Amino acid sequence: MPRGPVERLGLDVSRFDLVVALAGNPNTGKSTVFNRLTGLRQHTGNWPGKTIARAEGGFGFNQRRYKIVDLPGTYSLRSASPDETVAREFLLFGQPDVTIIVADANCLERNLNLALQILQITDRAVLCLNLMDEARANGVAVDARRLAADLGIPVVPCAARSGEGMDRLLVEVEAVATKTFKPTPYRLKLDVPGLGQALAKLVAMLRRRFPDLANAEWIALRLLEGDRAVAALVESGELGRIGADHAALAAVGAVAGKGAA
Ligand SMILES: Nc1nc2c(ncn2[C@@H]2O[C@H](COP(=O)(O)OP(=O)(O)OP(=O)(O)O)[C@@H](O)[C@H]2O)c(=O)[nH]1
Ligand SMILES: [Mg+2]
Repeated sequence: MPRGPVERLGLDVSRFDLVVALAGNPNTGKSTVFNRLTGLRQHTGNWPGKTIARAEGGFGFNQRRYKIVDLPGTYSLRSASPDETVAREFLLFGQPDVTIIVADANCLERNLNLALQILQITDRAVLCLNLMDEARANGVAVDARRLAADLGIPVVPCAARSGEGMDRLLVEVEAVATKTFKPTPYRLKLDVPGLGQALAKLVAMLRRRFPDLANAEWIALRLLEGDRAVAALVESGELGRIGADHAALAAVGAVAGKGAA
């Protein structure tokens, strides 16, 4: 199997059909969801080249094998810290088949900030609206159906500690990962005069230099923001290598994804 971004990030996907990422703010129950889904079949280690702990594991559902990766808890994907860098690189270049966004139903507003950032990078996500037991005890009611319609992705109320909602979460994860259901996520509209043209120009330049790049719009936006980590990837040409690796992997069916989108 060719080496590619997924392996680059230290993940062996050869024995699995689909890759699931678990993302969310710190302390929202990501590891609890992870443990519920994987039981004891898990492996812990570090992200390659980093001292950030990583847990990955597997589970089976309806005859498919899923690899699940617990990403570091972060409030944003701005690459301000090593944790944020690891999370966003995995979402960008690992291109998981589905990302479970774990959110705390008790402080939804703060949690939705990260959720919207994730939905700028990927279409394939499911929101696990966790800690519903505490929300109920606190008198917090969340209209999950309305939230799903507004976000454009499935929303599953859960209480991972007791296992509530895990069955439905798996059904939605399967639907999105296998593309049976194609979410149309809400995208923030950037209403800044001239931005559209600047973006289009940058995207065209990026595509000329890196023909295999997925997420060119996202990269262009980060460049306009002055994101130094992304600028360094562009300047060094590393971005092209990552994009090309991914296209090669997608071509042999080693990873599902947008490939040379
Ligand atoms: N009441 C309640 N507690 C929960 C639920 N899910 C997780 N917890 C608790 O919340 C705490 C944090 O859970 P973790 O699974 O460690 O959260 P995490 O998102 O992995 O945290 P970080 O990895 O530090 O970002 C633990 O004490 C869990 O037992 C839930 O649905 N209900
Ligand atoms: Mg955790």
